[in-house]
Amino acid sequence: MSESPVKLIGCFASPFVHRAELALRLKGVPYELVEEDLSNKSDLLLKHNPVHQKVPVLVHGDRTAICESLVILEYVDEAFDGPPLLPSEPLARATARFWASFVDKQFRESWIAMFSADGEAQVASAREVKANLTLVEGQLPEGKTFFGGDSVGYLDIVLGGIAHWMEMFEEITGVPLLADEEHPALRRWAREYTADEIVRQCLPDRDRLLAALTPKRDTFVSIAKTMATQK
Ligand SMILES: N[C@@H](CCC(=O)N[C@@H](CS)C(=O)NCC(=O)O)C(=O)O
Repeated sequence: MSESPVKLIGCFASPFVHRAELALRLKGVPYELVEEDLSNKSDLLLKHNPVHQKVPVLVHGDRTAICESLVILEYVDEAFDGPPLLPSEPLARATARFWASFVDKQFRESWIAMFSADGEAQVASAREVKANLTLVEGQLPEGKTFFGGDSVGYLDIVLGGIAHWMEMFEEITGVPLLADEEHPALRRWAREYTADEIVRQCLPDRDRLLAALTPKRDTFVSIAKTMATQK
């Protein structure tokens, strides 16, 4: 079954799609990237992800599609040979999953709040983002380059948005978040991550990414409002 063709429904500029692509590349799995226009969602996307209608979606052979980037990471890790992404030891696996959930909930919420706010509210949420970065930084194993140890692993992939995307948000808002003085280890990690040969193969071009994210402030304001009503 792992020989069956792999299709990844994705789009440019998405840190979630980056996760799925990188997992496939680290495992050495050939895949076809099907670019989705999120302003005019295809029947393919709606058929395979009717619940959330979001990318990434992984279609492996004629099986039911897999949605949600964290679920895709686990599936790719289990379904294909190649270097393991999650740690093998149960406690380390559970800890990695805990931090992945932290990143997608608490961290993401503070990041979106920062990008959606102005003035005092923005200063307050930037403070929260930095506090969350400090918590994440504390998970870097002593003396290791990556969260996964000596090579890029599950948590590194999950944090890819911090390594490459965060800089764009700093540039758009003019609010510095990840600085050498405050988070030297995390900055070092971000540099190593974005310099990694396989990671670089699926990082969106910086200028194109900046151009794509700059007009997205309104979208973020509406995501922040939805999140606030869900609390
Ligand atoms: N929790 C999802 C988030 C995916 C997500 O938000 N994807 C965005 C692109 S970055 C999307 O498809 N948005 C379309 C929409 O919201 O309608 C995951 O981890 O895969």
